[in-house]
Amino acid sequence: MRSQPGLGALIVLEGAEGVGKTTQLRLLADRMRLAGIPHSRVREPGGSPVGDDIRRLLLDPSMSIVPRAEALLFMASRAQLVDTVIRPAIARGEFVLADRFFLATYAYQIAGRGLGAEGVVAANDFATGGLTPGMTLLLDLPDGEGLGRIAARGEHDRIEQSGDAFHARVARAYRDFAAPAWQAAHPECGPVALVDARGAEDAVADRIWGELTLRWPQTFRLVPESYL
Ligand code: T5A
Repeated sequence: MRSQPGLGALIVLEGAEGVGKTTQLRLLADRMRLAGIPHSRVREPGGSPVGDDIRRLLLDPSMSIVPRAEALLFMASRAQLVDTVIRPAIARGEFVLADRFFLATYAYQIAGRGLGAEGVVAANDFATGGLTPGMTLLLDLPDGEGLGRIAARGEHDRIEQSGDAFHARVARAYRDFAAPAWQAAHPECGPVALVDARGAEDAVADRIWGELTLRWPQTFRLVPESYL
């Protein structure tokens, strides 16, 4: 798997709670390894030693965090991840696969918590230094299905415990992001493709690969069935 400077880009998997991002990131990384496409994986919040400590704070159900402090903690984790992990990997020619990026801030902190968009968007820009994803794959399930999938885990983190109305606002916001008009108004988010996350894991993985083939036809060629 040889890196080629100039080839790399940031690919983000997004969606509401439990839609299957982590599962699909693993399957996508497996397919890219078989196809010989250089890549690395990160998650938000976290992905760096500083970010992992911030993640523990953000998800700890015993912490009471006001919405602006919550937003800024996500930004701090993101700034560290962008500078120490994502930009260097892209410069080496890798595709960086991210489990969430700033679309999550738009969904959870602006739509979910009700923070003003202008300040959050400016803070995001400050945190990322203007880095734009090459593509965001937005996994979509009917309302409540994702939360149903993670219900069996038992313990819920601080954000999962934010209530049904909060999660409904988040899910609605994610659907808005798929609209061409929303994307035209938010060029900092890069292209967003809505992916139907219903059905078997491999069927969803095929849909994701299909979107990547449309975006980067030279790189994401068809992987022979025998490899899967
Ligand atoms: N957040 C994050 C913000 O508020 N603002 C921000 O800016 C950012 C970056 C992160 C939290 O932080 C918030 C969002 C989150 O609340 P997290 O633990 O990383 O916390 O949470 P999530 O990203 O939501 O991850 P989850 O693990 O909860 O959900 P996933 O990754 O979408 O789902 P996954 O793959 O773990 O799958 C969930 C379950 O479904 C099954 C899996 O086996 C698993 O049991 N599953 C399927 N079942 C049936 N069919 C399929 N096709 C399936 N695919 C997976």
